[in-house]
Amino acid sequence: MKSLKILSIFFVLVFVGVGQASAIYELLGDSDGLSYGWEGTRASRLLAETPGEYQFDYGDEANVSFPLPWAFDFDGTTYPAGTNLIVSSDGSVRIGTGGPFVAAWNADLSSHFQGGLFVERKTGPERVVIEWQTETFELAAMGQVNAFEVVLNPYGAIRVNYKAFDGSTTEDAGSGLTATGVNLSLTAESPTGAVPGMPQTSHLFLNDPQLDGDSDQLDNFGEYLANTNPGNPDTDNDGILDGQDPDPLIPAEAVPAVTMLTLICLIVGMVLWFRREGRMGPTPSC
Ligand SMILES: [Ca+2]
Ligand SMILES: [Ca+2]
Ligand SMILES: [Ca+2]
Ligand SMILES: [Ca+2]
Repeated sequence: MKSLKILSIFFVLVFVGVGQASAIYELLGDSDGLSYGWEGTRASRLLAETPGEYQFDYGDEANVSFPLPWAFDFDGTTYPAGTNLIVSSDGSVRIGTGGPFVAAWNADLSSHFQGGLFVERKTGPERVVIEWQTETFELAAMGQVNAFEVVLNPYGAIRVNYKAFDGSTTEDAGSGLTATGVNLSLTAESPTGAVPGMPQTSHLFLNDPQLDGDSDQLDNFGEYLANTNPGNPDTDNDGILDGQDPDPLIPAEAVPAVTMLTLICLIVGMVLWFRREGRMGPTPSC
């Protein structure tokens, strides 16, 4: 009996240990200071596709395989550049085979008549935008197109933006982020509720938002907002920490502007001083 009790404690400790070691992704939103934003794509069925730059599909049960342009770090696992994002017309994206799964609107959706599923790489800063313009399958051809998107950045941030839900029966079958050790529900109203309350809202899945892992005086949420690298204290490599850098993505001038002005004043002053000494010219002022 005693050995059974010890065994039980052992298993509890093991499972608690596993729990602590698991991912610490959190879901951030409006109350955390994340304001609504919309990236959008070119969203045209008429444009030529370029793999890894701009791809699309439309219809019912459509898919796009979009190669990641850069490595994507998710909770200690790196999905290398070229890993396919498997994007479904039913409102979801999976990162690599068996990787993190994000459902922005988990429903049977259709873009057969209008809209589509558009994926585009954007730069400055780097991100991949996955945009859906779609109706529910039941309301196909009713002209009630809903727009929402998932935006990934190279540092593991996964953002969901809802632009518009016009359908009257936009039920959600359970949306959110699922991965090993991660299960975060996204649907605002209930686990399987209606989504009309979601327009003009943004939601962010981020690893350990309060952590400043690279000791640059900017926590991971701050790094996300500044588009800086949470694993590099000086993203633009100009000698100024991300948390102190007024332009953390733009390297500072080799000689700061104030120093340059001081130098010019000094040179002008010396020239005029020599002139005065030699020819008693006017006294300089700077
Ligand atoms: Ca930091
Ligand atoms: Ca940093
Ligand atoms: Ca810097
Ligand atoms: Ca800078």
